[in-house]
Amino acid sequence: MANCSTTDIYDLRSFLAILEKNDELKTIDKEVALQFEIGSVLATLEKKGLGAGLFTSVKDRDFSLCGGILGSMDRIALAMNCKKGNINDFLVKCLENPIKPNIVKQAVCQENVYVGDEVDLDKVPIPQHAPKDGGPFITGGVIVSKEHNGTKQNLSFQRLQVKGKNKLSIMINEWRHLKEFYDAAEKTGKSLPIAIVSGTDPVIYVAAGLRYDGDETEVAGAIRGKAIDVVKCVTSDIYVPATAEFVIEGEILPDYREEEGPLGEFTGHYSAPWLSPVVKVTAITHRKGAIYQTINGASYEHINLGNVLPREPLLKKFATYVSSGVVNVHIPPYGSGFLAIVQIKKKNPGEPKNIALAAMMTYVNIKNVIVVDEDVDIYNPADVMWAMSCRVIPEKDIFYIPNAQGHELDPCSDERGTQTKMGIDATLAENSREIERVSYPEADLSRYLG
Ligand SMILES: Cc1cc2nc3c(=O)[nH]c(=O)nc-3n(C[C@H](O)[C@H](O)[C@H](O)COP(=O)(O)O)c2cc1C
Ligand SMILES: [Mn+2]
Repeated sequence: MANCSTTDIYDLRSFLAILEKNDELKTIDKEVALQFEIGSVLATLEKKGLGAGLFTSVKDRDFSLCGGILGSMDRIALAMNCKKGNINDFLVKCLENPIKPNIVKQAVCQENVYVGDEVDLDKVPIPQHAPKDGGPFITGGVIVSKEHNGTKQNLSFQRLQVKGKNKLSIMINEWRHLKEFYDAAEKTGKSLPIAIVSGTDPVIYVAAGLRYDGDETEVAGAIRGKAIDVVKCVTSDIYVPATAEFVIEGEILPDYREEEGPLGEFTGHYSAPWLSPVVKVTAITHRKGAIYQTINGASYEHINLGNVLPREPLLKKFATYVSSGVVNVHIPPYGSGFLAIVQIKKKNPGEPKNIALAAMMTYVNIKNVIVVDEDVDIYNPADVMWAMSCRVIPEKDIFYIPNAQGHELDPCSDERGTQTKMGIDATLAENSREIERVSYPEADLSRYLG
């Protein structure tokens, strides 16, 4: 695994130290409010590219809070100790070479334990992020679950709204392993135990966003190059990362739904209120001086973890399977995960359409696909827009697939995710009157400007 090896990261704190050393972390000691202020500071740090935020003084709470930890590809590369350009290939290798977690008997995540009546979510620093969010939401919590009547564990992200001292609602979308587990439990009238983990070795967060047919903790181990230590929960037999800052244990109740939302989402829109299952919290455990980790809902961090990292390796694989002319692929965060761009060295005129179809098969979220020539910089939106403007003949180059499966939070789809997909061949037509792109040689200005 070229350029990637084990590192000194083993929990959130050791990663915060590395972010600090790389000037990727801003520590804010001024007192901040959970309601809207933290969300706004994190969004501004992201917009200005200033790094992650660590808030040491949170109004009305005894804990620190951090956010935007994996908000840029630079920080994700640091977390994986991997060069930015190698992330996709490295992740493919990790998915193929998982490392099983290591069970420990004692763990720092259980230094403080609250069960039964002692459980109080109002003590945990859970922010209300965007100005029109319906309440405080756990957005940066990794959900650890176990299949009903089985042993297979799973990691995923699900948003949870705080509904009371020991009550949360949980949005479980289509195509999720947690949905399979919960549906199976609910069919037999049983609740499904889960644990919500906040603040861990960042590879747990990277792995939780991946699609893997098994326990994503094994993929986290592969990224880290060693087994992740896990410990049994206090009120269930779920195993959670031992160095987690906070663990909220609970069970998703069967046969009951409650309205939750709205929440500023990865689509860049507020999602309308939604009927979701409810979690009864059975325990809260945390480290001494625990640091809560959050993710702004409508943020590039959300899109990078949920859409870019997990899908780009698959996109490359599917597109390349269809054409050896594929040069590179990109799922830009500004497309909310609904846009894929494929760069090709075209041999045949029909090829871009087949490649666009392959891209759509990568994952349900991919809705719009733009195929460009080799001379277009897929990381530069202006260059892609140039190809769209100067190389697309709409009636020939654009095709639609109506009534396909997309994501149900996409404002263009219905509540089950039914939508129209669009493929755009933005490569230059073979018989175009103009064939060569202008490229000026770069001048050495020091020779001209004193
Ligand atoms: C920050 C973040 C928030 C997310 N919120 C939700 C959510 O509320 N509900 C949901 O079903 N998926 C959500 N997702 C997407 C899933 O967590 C993600 O697709 C994950 O890989 C699913 O795991 P699975 O393949 O094991 O089912 C979110 C992803 C991220 C990164
Ligand atoms: Mn899974």
